[in-house]
Parts: sequence; C-alpha cells; structure tokens
Amino acid sequence: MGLGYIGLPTAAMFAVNGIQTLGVDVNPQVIEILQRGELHIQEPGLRTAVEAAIKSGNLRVSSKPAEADAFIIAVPTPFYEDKYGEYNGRKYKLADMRAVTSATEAITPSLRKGNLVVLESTSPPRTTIDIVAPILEKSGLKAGEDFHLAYSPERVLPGQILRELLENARVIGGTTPEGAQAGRDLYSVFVKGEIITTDATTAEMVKLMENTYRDVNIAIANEFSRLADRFGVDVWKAISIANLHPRVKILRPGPGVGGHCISVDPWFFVEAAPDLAALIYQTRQVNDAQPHFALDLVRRAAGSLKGRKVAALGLAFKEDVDDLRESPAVELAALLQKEGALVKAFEPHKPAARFDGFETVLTLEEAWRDADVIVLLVGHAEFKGLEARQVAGQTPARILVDMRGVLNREAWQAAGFRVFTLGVGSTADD
Ligand code: SAJ
Repeated sequence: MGLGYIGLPTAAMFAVNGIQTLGVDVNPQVIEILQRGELHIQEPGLRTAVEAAIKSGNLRVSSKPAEADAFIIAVPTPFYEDKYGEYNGRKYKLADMRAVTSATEAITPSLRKGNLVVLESTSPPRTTIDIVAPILEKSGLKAGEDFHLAYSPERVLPGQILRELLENARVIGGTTPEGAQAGRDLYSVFVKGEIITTDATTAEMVKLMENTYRDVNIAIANEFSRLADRFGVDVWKAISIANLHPRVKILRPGPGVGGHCISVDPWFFVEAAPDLAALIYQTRQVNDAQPHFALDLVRRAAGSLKGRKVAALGLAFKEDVDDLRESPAVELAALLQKEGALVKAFEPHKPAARFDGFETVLTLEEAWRDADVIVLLVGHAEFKGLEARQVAGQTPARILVDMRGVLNREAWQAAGFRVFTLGVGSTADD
C-alpha cells in the first residue's frame, strides 16, 4: 500500500525475489505512469529495479488492494498545515495519520485468517496498537490471534535506498512474538542485513529515536556555527578537531534541516508527550531558525539585500538528491527574494522546477551571468568541483557565500572573491 520512495522499491525487491507483488496506490496518475513503464520518482537504481520486477512478471500495480498473504503499509505521514497543538506556550505540529487509516481501512475487507499486516510508515508511538489494530479488527478477526500485526520502519537514506533496503539492519516489532517472527520470515526474502525482532511500540520508538538523535546532533552543530561566527572561529575546523576525540561525532552545520524525516519525526514525540519532550522541541526551534541565520549571513556578506542579484546554487533538501520538498535551500531562496534580493536559483537535479517566491533557471551560467552574489545552498558534487577561476570568468559577482563549508576558501579568494562561509567568524584566519 503506497508506491512512493519506500513502497515502490520495496515492492520491486519482493518481486525480483520471486514474490508475487501487487503495488497499490490511491493516486491514479502514479498507477498510470507505472503502467506505461515509467517512474514518477527519481532514485538511483530504481528504474533498473522496477524494470526487472515488471519483467519478472511478479510485480503488478493497481489502485485497489486484493487478497494477499501479507500487506505492507508504506504511505506518508505528513503534518497538518493548519492545525497545531499547544503545551505551555510551545506550539507543536500534529501528525496527519489519514493516509495510514485509509490504507488500513482499504485492506480490512481483504484480510483473512493467518495474514500478516506490517506498518512501515513513520508514526507516533503506539500507532500500531492504538490505531491500526482496531481498524483491522473491524473485519471480525483479532490481531495477534487471527492475523499477525507488526511495525517495521524503513530506515533507508534517500539517494541510496536500493542498497540500504537490502543491507541495513531491519527492526521488526510485532504486537506478539509470532507477529514479529512472521515479519522476519517475510523480509528475509531480500534483507541481507541483520533482522532484529522486538515489540511494535519499541520498533516505532526506535525509528523516531534515530532521526531525533540526528536532529539534535545537527542542532548542536548549527548552534556551534552561530557561536563560532560570534567568536571569530572557523566552526568546520573546530568540529573536525573535536571529532578526533574517539567519543565525539558532531555532524555538519548548514542552512537548515529538511527532508521528510529528520525535520519531521521529532515532532511525533513532541505531539505524543509535549510535557516530556522539551529538548526535542528546542532542537526543532534551533534547526527551523537556521535559514534565518543563513539569511543574515548573506545580508552581512552583500551589505544589503535590496536589489542585489543573487545566484542560488542548489535547491534540494540535501546534496546529490533531486528531492526539493521540505528543503531549507528553497526556504532560504524565498527568504532572500522576500527581503528584496533578486534570486536566480539553479538546481542541477531538477532544473525545470518552478517556485512562487523566486526565479529558477536552467543552467549555472544563467544563474550567475549577471549576479552580484553567489550563494551555495546545497553541497552537490557538481558544485564541489567548481573551478573558482573559471567561475570568475563567467560572472561579475565577487562575493561568495558558502552555506555548506564545501568550497575551498583560498582558491576562491585567489580568484578574486570575498568568501563568507557559514560558521566562520570574520576574524577566523583566512
Ligand atoms: N544535514 C545537515 N548536517 C548534517 C547532516 C544532514 O545539515 O551533518 C541536513 C541535510 O542537509 C538535510 C537534513 O539534514 O536537510 C536531513 O538529511 P539526512 O541525510 O540527515 O537525512 P534524510 O532525511 O535524508 O534521511 C534520514 C536517515 N536517518 C538517519 O540517518 C538517522 C535515513 O536513514 C532514514 O531512513 C530517513 O531519515 C527516514 O526516512 O526516516
């Protein structure tokens, strides 16, 4: 159920490993595109995997589920745009679980004795027990007695989904030990990594803990970038030295935290226990405010933003992916434009993408042809390899702002640029 970034590769993996698989999606366009032999999402290796799955004869797609031995629910769990909870003056987001409930409702009529149902969607703790089980039990069958029920989160990294689906350790939490075992039997068809079985609520919490831990770690890196800026220190150097300590591994600062996981999952904890999750709430505040810190850096670099022409390099939520959703780069480009700059943004992985708040262009050259300032927003491989001297010959801009700490300061300075790097205080050595 759900043929997105997780459901589609998962369905393809089962199919190429000999399991008859029906991929179901409520979006008729998705079904139509897949039936045409095309893909509606980009992910390295996915085309080959889906083609092999279809060729094997084991993968079919449909807008409706059918009877099966096992059902996997891999639908999105976004937030409501217009509803918030509040605790002690802290406003928090509320998870929109409607896709999970409707996918669960859709399979209930097909549910038979002995079936296995697995929820993969990232969800607040206790969703499997408190939300999914009661819906399925409307069939008259009892979870843990008549059918198996488990939670098994995907933990793959966008850009490396195919490899990580196979290789990563996989946690499977059953509402009963038998449910977890049934899940292990199913996923061991293609999972090469270790499979750990536990209970459903532990598995739900594990998933949220992993991404929350990462969010907290990036928040401290982002806060360090602000401190380093104030104290005239180069945060990148300081972090790399601190990370020589055998028990320290600080992540990288940047213009913010985006994507569909790290900036989202911590809210599930806040929503489920707002009275307890104070650090997690604060972490979200720090990371959500980071685009504003980045905006201020461009303002300082450019003197003022009014009427300044800005070439924005990269819009994806992180390096080397084409995903522009929940992207701090998009947010920053829009903020720059709103503050009076004239932005031309170029995203090499999706050059034709369009946004309301600012202009996008089809090539790097177009972005910087008449720019005053170049701002690197995403550390894509194609930007890391830019030759400062060559760029200097193609643009009148002589101010470079590097939000990811990936460009060589000396080389760009030697090519005539004034270089501003996020987290590098102005008195840090050049
Ligand atoms: N980021 C930084 N600094 C860093 C690392 C990341 O600013 O040092 C930013 C990125 O630019 C991006 C955001 O954080 O905007 C998230 O990127 P990410 O690479 O940390 O994570 P995702 O969202 O691509 O994938 C994460 C992964 N979780 C962990 O590594 C614990 C992945 O394994 C999960 O499957 C995925 O979330 C998910 O679906 O939950």
